[in-house]
Amino acid sequence: MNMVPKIASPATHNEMANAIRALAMDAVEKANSGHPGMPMGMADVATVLFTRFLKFDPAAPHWPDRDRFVLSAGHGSMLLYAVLHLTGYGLTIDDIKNFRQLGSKTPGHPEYGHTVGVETTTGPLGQGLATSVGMALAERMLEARFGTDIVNHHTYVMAGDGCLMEGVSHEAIALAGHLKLNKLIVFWDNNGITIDGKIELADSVDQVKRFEAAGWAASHIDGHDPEAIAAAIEAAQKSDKPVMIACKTTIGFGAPTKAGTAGVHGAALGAEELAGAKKALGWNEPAFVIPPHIQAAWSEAGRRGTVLRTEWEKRHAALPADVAQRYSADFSGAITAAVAETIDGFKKAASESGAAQASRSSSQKILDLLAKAQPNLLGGSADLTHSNLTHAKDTGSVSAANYSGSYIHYGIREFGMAAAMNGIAVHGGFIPYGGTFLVFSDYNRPAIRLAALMGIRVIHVLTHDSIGLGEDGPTHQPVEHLAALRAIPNLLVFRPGDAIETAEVWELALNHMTGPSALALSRQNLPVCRKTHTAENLSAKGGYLLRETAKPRDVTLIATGSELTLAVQAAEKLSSEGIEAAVVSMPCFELFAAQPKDYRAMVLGTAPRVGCEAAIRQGWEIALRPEDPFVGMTTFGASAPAADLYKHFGITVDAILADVKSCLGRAA
Ligand SMILES: Cc1ncc(C[n+]2csc(CCOP(=O)(O)OP(=O)(O)O)c2C)c(N)n1
Ligand SMILES: [Mg+2]
Repeated sequence: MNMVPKIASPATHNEMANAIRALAMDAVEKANSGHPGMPMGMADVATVLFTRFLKFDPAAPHWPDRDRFVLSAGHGSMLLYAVLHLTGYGLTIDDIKNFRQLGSKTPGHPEYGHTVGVETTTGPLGQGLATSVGMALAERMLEARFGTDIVNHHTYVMAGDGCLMEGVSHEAIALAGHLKLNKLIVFWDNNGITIDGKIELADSVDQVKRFEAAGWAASHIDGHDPEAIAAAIEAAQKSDKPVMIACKTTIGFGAPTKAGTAGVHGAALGAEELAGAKKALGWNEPAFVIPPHIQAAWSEAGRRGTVLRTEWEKRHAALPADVAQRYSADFSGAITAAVAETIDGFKKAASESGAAQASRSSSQKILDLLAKAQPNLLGGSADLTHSNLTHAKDTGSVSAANYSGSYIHYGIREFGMAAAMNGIAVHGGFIPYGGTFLVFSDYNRPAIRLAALMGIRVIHVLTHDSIGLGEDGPTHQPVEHLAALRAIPNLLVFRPGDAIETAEVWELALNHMTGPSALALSRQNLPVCRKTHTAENLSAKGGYLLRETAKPRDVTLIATGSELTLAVQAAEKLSSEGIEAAVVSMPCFELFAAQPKDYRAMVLGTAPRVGCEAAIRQGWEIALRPEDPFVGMTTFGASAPAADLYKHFGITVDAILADVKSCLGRAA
């Protein structure tokens, strides 16, 4: 079904490939910036793939059963832009002329959500490949749910030497091989060149053997031989394993003096070299001009998929109504009405029972319920399932033998997991969440950043969120991680203070469609601070008055997560001494920052403020003025029981009381 009818091409393969090369050279030359070498080297592979194999329809770029194409070597963006222009995605020749200019549709590296036809943002090497694993996995899982008639597509990737040298490629290919993602096909641009020069400077890995060792099928071909490329793709489509095709190419193919050298990797060719390249390629056109017969052949390639798409639409229309409805709902990303009911029910029960529990345990109970309320939730953990408490009751594990489960054992691969989650999210059909320790957000941070940049919904469950994890010690105790995550634009960092806030932040993360969320959850038990049920999601404003004062405030205590309890206890003590202390819970700085000024001013008040969080102070200017004290961490933690550590590092009710009294000029 994936074989698409060949077109009766009025242009030769070389002419079509040279159109990509010419556009890449011209655009980089005009911008005087960019990377001509990769597009020139991989133009033959791209031409064979897009004109003979790739299932796509520029008229319906979001058709869910299209093949996915990932340019993991994102610096070669002009290859993708050229193809999107030539096949009719609506990228105009003016867009190509505006390559790398402010506001253009053709930024330096491909950006998801910015340019139609770009399936994921690439540029940080290796991540495109790791993201594609999530796409290919999403395809297998959806196929298991909806059948081959509706879900049957490939994920094709172009990866360079850089992508394969990056460590994340190891995690990605191991996961793909283990899960037998046989519809994942990777073209390695085996050109032997990186920025510093020849690959021998820094690498001598046998990549074919490496992929084979990870459970892939892999082979070498001449990346400039269209028939060899076509034969390799045909074979790959029949594979029962993921496939890597090592394409021997010449970087900057056609450039008279620079081809095959690092000099053509990332700089304009210069007028003379460019003219020489066009001559060598037999391309006699001025800049940005594509001869009509070549454009016609590319346009025809762009129309090949229409038949397949309309046939798919017929099959989709013939689905039983309930299945069609489920498919659409899953792809729309919508949250079911049952989620709000579930959250409300959980909050009510938690406020009534008042039982202390770790926020990671609250999260587990919420997930057990959410798995039923929102069946396309897709969980996972990087081998910390029983610590992160991410495996929802009654959901099965995904394996190569059975893709119908809803839980992925990502292995000890935090970065690979986070990148795969991005791929699952951009593919569509699931809401991915995955767990590790907060301290290891250092390991997956690059993928969290990319999710934030792409504006996609992925949810990171980051447990063991402070020195409160205790005996594992400073290697496992996050100190600067909350601040580091809060520094990422468009990421919501949640640190709920009790079971009720944990339910609320899950609801917020699920409904946050335009960016990722990170949930920092405790290992240790937290008492319930909210004893009266409210239907309203109080965490939605990021910060709110948990404890108000009857008389004008003397002081405002502001805390997050496990330290909320300390603030409440301190306020009660102060009140017994006649000091009016309000308590603000601040589970999400970013949402609080987005509130109107008046609301923030009302919550924070004008009295002295004391902040408390078992982490560094950086970022707390959201709530504290320079003169307001902060009870938190300034060093790494230590190995000891949690209670001893809180005392040792001075994160205590007494420390808060002392700061309050010093602010108010009273004796401690
Ligand atoms: C994570 C990361 N590190 C470094 C870079 C900078 N960089 C861009 S391209 C490149 C060299 C890549 O070599 P290769 O993949 O072989 O590309 P080619 O020169 O063959 O086009 C480097 C180091 C990057 N984009 N991402
Ligand atoms: Mg290279």
